[in-house]
Amino acid sequence: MTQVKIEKSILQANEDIARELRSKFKDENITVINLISSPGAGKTTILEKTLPELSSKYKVAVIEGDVLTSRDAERIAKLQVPVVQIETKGACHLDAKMIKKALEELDLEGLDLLIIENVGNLVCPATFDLAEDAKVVILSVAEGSDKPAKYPTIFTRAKACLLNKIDLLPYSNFSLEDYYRDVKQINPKLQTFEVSAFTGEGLETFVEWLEGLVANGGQENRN
Ligand SMILES: Nc1nc2c(ncn2[C@@H]2O[C@H](COP(=O)(O)OP(=O)(O)OP(=O)(O)O)[C@@H](O)[C@H]2O)c(=O)[nH]1
Ligand SMILES: [Mg+2]
Repeated sequence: MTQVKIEKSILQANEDIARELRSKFKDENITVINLISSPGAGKTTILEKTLPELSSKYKVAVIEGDVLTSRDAERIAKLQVPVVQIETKGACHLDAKMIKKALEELDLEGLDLLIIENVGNLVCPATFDLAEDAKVVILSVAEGSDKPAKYPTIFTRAKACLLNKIDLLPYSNFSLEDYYRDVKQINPKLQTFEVSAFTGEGLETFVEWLEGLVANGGQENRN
């Protein structure tokens, strides 16, 4: 009983800060996406492959979330993109308070797109609102096609889902049929993309979707 109350108050406190941030992002016309996946599904590699094009069109900044180290932020900084690393020191997800603090280190003036890479975890990040316009879930072929059915919350709440590492399809037993059956059942509106950050395949289509989101002030273009 007590545990439920604590969880509720943590989530309520998070909602309050997220509401404040959402209003700030709206006022400043900043589109925000929250990348969520298991550890190693390819979040940072996808950013490394797409940021050169995105930053040629928009003013972009990145917030990196990891339990320890600033290795991902160092990878992004090499691309000359403004980046802030949050080290959660054990927490398995980012929360709105951490984002609020990280924003103090970023120049928001004229910013078009803020990309948040969450801590590698398919469960907890799904529950914490970071004032994003879209949660984007990334699943990689090596994890298996049963993951949407086993971890449905993030697939329900995401607007887009990238199936990454499709270059590994010939070497795995990943079933595209099972995967699409499950994700479409869990969330019929989910925008799905097959990509390989390794070869670059499919990333152009994802970038186009992202451009539509920025152009529509964070709303999806469903024409
Ligand atoms: N074969 C293949 N490997 C990939 C692909 N994308 C990423 N990788 C590799 O997968 C490993 C993990 O990639 P990261 O981009 O660091 O994954 P991440 O999701 O950012 O990991 P965390 O931040 O630790 O959760 C690296 O060795 C990448 O080179 C891909 O499309 N195909
Ligand atoms: Mg990463």
